[in-house]
Parts: sequence; C-alpha cells; structure tokens
Amino acid sequence: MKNISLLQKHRANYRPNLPPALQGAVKVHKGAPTESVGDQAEIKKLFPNTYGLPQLTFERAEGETPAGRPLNVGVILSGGQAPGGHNVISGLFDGIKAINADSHLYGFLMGPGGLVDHNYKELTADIIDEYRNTGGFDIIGSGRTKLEKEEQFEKGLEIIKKLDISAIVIIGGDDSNTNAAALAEYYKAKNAGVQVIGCPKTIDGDLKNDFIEASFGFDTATKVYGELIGNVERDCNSAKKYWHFIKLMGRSASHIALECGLVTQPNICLISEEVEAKNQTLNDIVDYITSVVIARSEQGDNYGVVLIPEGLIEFIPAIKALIAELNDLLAAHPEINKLKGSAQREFVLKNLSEENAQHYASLPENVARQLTLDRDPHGNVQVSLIETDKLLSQMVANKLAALKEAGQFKGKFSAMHHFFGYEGRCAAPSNFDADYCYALGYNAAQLVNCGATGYMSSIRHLAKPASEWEAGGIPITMMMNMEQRNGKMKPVIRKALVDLNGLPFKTFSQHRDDWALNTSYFYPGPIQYFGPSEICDRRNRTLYFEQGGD
Ligand code: FBP
Repeated sequence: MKNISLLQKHRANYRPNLPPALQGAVKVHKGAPTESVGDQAEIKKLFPNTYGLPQLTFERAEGETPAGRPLNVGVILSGGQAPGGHNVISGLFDGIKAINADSHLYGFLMGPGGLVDHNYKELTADIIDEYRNTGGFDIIGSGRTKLEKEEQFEKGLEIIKKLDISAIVIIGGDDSNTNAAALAEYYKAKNAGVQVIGCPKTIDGDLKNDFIEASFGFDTATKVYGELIGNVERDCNSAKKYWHFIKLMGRSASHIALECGLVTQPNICLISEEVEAKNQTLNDIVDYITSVVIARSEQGDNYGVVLIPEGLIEFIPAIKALIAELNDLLAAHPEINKLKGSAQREFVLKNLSEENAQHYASLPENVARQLTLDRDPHGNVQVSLIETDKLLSQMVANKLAALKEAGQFKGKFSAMHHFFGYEGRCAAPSNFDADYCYALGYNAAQLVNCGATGYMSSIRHLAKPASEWEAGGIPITMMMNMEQRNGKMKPVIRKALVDLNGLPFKTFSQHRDDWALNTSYFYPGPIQYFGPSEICDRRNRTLYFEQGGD
C-alpha cells in the first residue's frame, strides 16, 4: 500500500474545473499585434522574431475534438516551489493526451539545469496520477539555473532533438519566464522547430499584469500563512505577554504581507512599497513600531503582532541605493565572499561611495554581512536570509530601553520571532490553485498544438467561477522592459509591486490604525478541501479586491 495520508488519498479524487473553452474542440482567435510595456525599441531589437505577436484567445469550437498530431513536450519547474505545480503538469499531460493519445511528456529534472545536462524522465500516466492535487515540486524537482547562454540553449537542443520534442513548457516566475522568452527567440531565430511556452508561478504574487491576473501558488501559500498568523494571534491574545515579529516570504513585493494583513488584522503590517514611496528610513519604521508598542502599553496591552515583508530592507531608499552599489561591487569583485569577517567589511567600506559606506557602517554587522552574501543566479539579494524581524525588534527594544530610562515608557516589551515562508510553498493546493494550475497546464497544451512560441499560458477572470474563465496566450515580450541586473541593462518581465492606489492596500490602510490599538485579530483557520463552497472556493482577498470586490 502507498505511504500517503488519508487527506492525500481523498484529495487525489478531486477533478479540477476547466474553463469552457478548453472542454472540447478549440478555436483560436488572434488579436492585434502587441507592444512591450516599456523600452519598445530595445526589446524589439533583442527579440526580432518573437516581438509584437498577437494575443491569443481560445474559444469553444462546435463538434468533437479533431485528433491532432502526437506532441512530444518537455516540462521544467523553475525557481521556488509554489502550490499547484503538480497540477500544471497533470493538466499539460491530460491536454496533450486529449490532442493525441500517442503524445509524450518528458520532465527535465531539478530545474532548467536538467535540460542543459540532459537529466530527464518520461512522465507516464502512473507517475502523473500519484501527484494530482498534491503540493510540492518533487515530481521532477526544481532549480534556479539561469538559462541565458547560447551554449546552454545548444546543449538543450541536443536532447530536445534526441527525444523528438517539439515544445518546452517552463513553469516559473518573472525571471524564469524572461528566460523562456530568450529561449523561444533563440530557437525561432534558428528555425529549430522548438516552441517555448511559459506558465506564471510564484507564491510572491508579483508576476501579474493586465493579462496575467495572478501567479499560481499565492492563494494557497497565503492561506497557510494566514492560518499560522491567526494561531499566533490567538496565542498572543491568550497569554498577553509577547510582541510577535513575523517575517513573511515575498522576495520583493509585499503582496503576501498585505494579503496576510487583510485576513488576520494584526497590530502592524509593514508594506515595503509604502516605505519606499514615503522615503522612510530604518529609524522611521522603528519609531512607528515603538509608538504603537507604547500606545498599547498605556492601555495595559503589552503584546501585539507585527508582520514584516522579507523584502523590506531593499525598499528603504537609503539601503536600496546601498544594495545597488553592492550589486555592482559584487559583480566586479566576486572574490568578496571569499574574504572573512573584518577583511570583507573593510574591503566593502573602502570601495563604496562615502554615503553608502556610512549606511553600511551603521547597520548591525550581521545584517551588513547578509547584504553582501552571493546573489542568486538571477542577481537577486537572498532576502530570505536577512533577519529583518530580529533587526527591527532589537532596534525597538533599544529605543524602549532608552525611553524607560527617561521615565517615558512604563510597559514591558518581550519579543518572539518567526519566519513563515517554506511552511507554505509546498502545501496541497487550495481548490482555486488546483483548478487554476490544471487549467494553465491544459491551456499550455493548446498553445503548443496551435504552434505558438514565446507565449505565457493565460487564464482570466479568476475571481469568477471556473465556468466563466477565459483561456489563451499572452506574448511574453509584451510584459518586458529594460532593467539593471548585475550591473548591466537587461530585458526582463516587469515585476508587479503592491499598488498603493489599489483596493487591497486602500482597504488595509483604512483599518490599520484601528487594528493597531484595538486588538481585532481575525482567525481564518486552515484551508478547507471538503465542505461548503463558500469556504473551499473562497478567493484570496487580493484577487477579490483587485477584481472589484468591495
Ligand atoms: P520564485 O520567485 O522563484 O517563485 O521564489 C520565491 C521565493 O519563495 C521567495 O519568496 C523567497 O525569497 C525565495 O523564493 C527563497 O528562495 P530559495 O527557495 O532559493 O531559498
């Protein structure tokens, strides 16, 4: 007997809902030529063969699905795990099999590196069935190898030709889909006969725009964090003796923190994008937290909950400028990370501009060191390694100690720290993510079938039931602009940060002063997979508000 939980056994029987356009024969509607969101001339020059492609929309065609040619497709999971990846793969598998039963699906192992190093396995029906509606990426594993060099594309082509693969589906975030666009362009320019399709994945929720409404995994991950934060709040409200500082994943944008703030109503929820817009310093943030701690202590409440997006530090304008210079310095001197302790600190201080050196010197040593750690393969600071929660609580404690000494603070302050990130990335997908992911994969099969390349699989009207979803493809170049990475200007998909004029943030900011003082904790509880649709199919608040909820 298989070693699986009872929940997994029953959940395996869940049949994800598909949008009507994908439920039978499909007709393709082509829109007008498109433009990139910025730097049109440069993007067009870099992507001469895949720039300006039309948007594609699928419609339900009359009659039976005509048998198509067998499709051999390769699939890659790229970057951080996100709930629902297995359903993208099962949707893709079912999609190509529905087109022709002789189609084959090959999974490249441990991320894009699997394509380059020719590590793969064929995904057969038995394997796929084991993973339906489960969390994780363990069916083939994931990795962060950046696919950008010609020799990598050529190595990939060798195995693609050997397996007679006609399309590669890359399931990834903004960086991985940027690579998908580069790969599509390269193979098209070569006339290699290989299509490349992307699928929008990331718990961070920052791969979205007017056409891609959400990245998968955000819904489930935030529901898991919401449950955990609610539990901490209830503990906090029972013991009334700790301030809990909770750092939340989300490398850059604060969508995760904002969503968790909306569903748990903590005393404080910091939003990095607001910190940047208000040009706040680290001290401003510490002053704000301290003021709430004092105000609550004056009413006898020496406890509270603070949510901190993990990317916060990068959004504090002075630290952002410091990180930008550190990025260039690290790119020019990769040996920095081989230097030990004070030697590294001295080298960095000597080579930074005067202003940034001052900021660097003012940070606690461990945080300064964490800022110089190696970037990930895409050039990002590894913010999940920076202990912002401890940094803030320590600075608040220092300030309160000084105020106590001066007789201006009479309360107590005792801090606990948490980091919620990995706890939610491999959870079993919510109904929403199970449906959305399956539809993304099934839709990717249709994009392959109609010969598309350089497209991202797109399912729209996500706040509505799946019976009203629209399916199609968006040219990836349409989402791109030029940005500085590792010291050079590069074409990348524009990240979606929290919109301070959007309804999710506005709703939060209308309530936060009340939540700061008047304990209003809200306990969302665990994701429900069985039971009333009102609970099981509930959309996250971000999506709900973004699509006009009140
Ligand atoms: P993706 O952008 O690849 O989806 O990854 C998101 C993320 O979970 C971030 O929230 C986090 O900062 C990062 O991955 C952690 O990376 P790693 O898994 O390499 O520790």
